[in-house]
Amino acid sequence: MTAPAEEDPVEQVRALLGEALEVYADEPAAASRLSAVRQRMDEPLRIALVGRVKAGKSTLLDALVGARLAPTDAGECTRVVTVYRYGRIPKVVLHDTAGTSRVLPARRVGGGLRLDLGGSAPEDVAQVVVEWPAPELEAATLVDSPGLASLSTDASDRTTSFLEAGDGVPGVDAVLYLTRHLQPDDVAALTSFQAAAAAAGRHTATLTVLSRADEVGGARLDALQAAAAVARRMSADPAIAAVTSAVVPVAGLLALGARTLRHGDVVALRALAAADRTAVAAMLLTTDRFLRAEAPVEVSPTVRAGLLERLGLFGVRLAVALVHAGIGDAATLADELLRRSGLPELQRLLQVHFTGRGRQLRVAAALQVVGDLLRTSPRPGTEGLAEAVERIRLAAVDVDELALLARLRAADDLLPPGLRAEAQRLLGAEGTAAASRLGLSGDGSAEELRGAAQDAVARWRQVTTDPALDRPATDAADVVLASCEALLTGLGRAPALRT
Ligand SMILES: Nc1nc2c(ncn2[C@@H]2O[C@H](COP(=O)(O)OP(=O)(O)O)[C@@H](O)[C@H]2O)c(=O)[nH]1
Ligand SMILES: [Mg+2]
Repeated sequence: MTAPAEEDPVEQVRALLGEALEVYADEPAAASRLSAVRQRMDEPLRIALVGRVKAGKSTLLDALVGARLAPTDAGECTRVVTVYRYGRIPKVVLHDTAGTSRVLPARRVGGGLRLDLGGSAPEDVAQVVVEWPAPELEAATLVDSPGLASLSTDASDRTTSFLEAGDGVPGVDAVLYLTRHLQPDDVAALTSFQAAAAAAGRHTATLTVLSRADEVGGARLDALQAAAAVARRMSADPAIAAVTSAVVPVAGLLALGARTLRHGDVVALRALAAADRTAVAAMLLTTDRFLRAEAPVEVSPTVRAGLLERLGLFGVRLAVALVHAGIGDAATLADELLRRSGLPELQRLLQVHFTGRGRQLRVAAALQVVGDLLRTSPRPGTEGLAEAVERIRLAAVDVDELALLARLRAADDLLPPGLRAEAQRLLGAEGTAAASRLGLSGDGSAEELRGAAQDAVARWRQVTTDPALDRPATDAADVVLASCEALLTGLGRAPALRT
């Protein structure tokens, strides 16, 4: 269902921003903020990858894009903020801290990019912007960040600068926080992200990735199950649930290797699987053994080194085990490695929490910026603008949904335990499609969906007037009820209700 143009909040916000730009045309800082927000209305969401040095950020970014673009490990490039966005033709632009920019050569190597700073010192670089023709980047622009050296002091500064539009450069809408083991200072960093976002008036969502998941539990073949169990335990911890939408384990290197698996890799893996099993198992115990020149296999040390670099020791072990189990053809092997890496689940969550809410996040951010300006820099004759902000906010139910979802995460006593999970689901925490909100499988009939939506409206109408609940709880219930009603309207009235 698409609303007619005059009711579409995105169109209304565009018109609002146009008017605000006229009013604040003589105030450069305000005008540049407004035009940055207006530009963002037409751009994909921006998701930043944040975490310690070597948490696996650049590798995961490459896995998400499906190409080796971000430089990994040491090197000057890993010390600058790099923005990867969609462009039909590869292009690299370096913006320096003095405010000038220059185009750098986009050197392609093996389907990827070799990035260097073209002689600039990392400390003089504000950011590098890479355009690349990967369809994945059409849904979201990805921002690779240097590692946080000190989580406690760096995190809030960095995030504030990420979240805020500085120099007309837009900030980010969402944070993907990577960590290998969640420690107390990670929780502190996540808390400071949340505080920075709240201070900027944003509902910036954070997903936590338990990265390099294959290394959990000593890289045994069941490492990923072990990592999944750890992630489940973390997600269930209220202190962690309060600061992040979900915790998901991902083996980024494995995902990248699977997405870029070459014919040569498959040939080498089959040769390893065909050799003496005990001998190969012994080789696969450590990287040193695997790379030794003398080995009882028909795979040269150079080819083995390539496999190790592209899949990691765990990936090679897993792939050989899969070939033993009968998965020999390249496409099936790549699919199975990818599935086990955890990347598809992360992509699903990104869709549910971020990209599927792109419109909502943009409208909320724009209303916030205009509302802030009207408050901090009031002008005569802006009553109309203030009214428009309120009108759009009221009509765009989903803006309140985001705010309430954030509050429900932060305070586990806002609604009674029996209502909380359903409220979150109805607000779209598991996906904004009608079936996901109503907790029905995707193949429910229109009739079933309508029935379930009607039940939800009736149930939540009762909650809003429940005398046993306090004011914050009934306010929250109002928002849930509005979502249920919007849902029902979207599904069309049931025939029985038509007069
Ligand atoms: N075993 C394993 N190693 C990984 C994984 N992801 C990254 N690495 C390695 O960890 C090192 C640091 O990765 P990088 O992506 O540069 O981390 P960043 O500093 O956070 O950007 C590199 O040597 C990667 O190959 C993973 O999922 N599993
Ligand atoms: Mg990096």
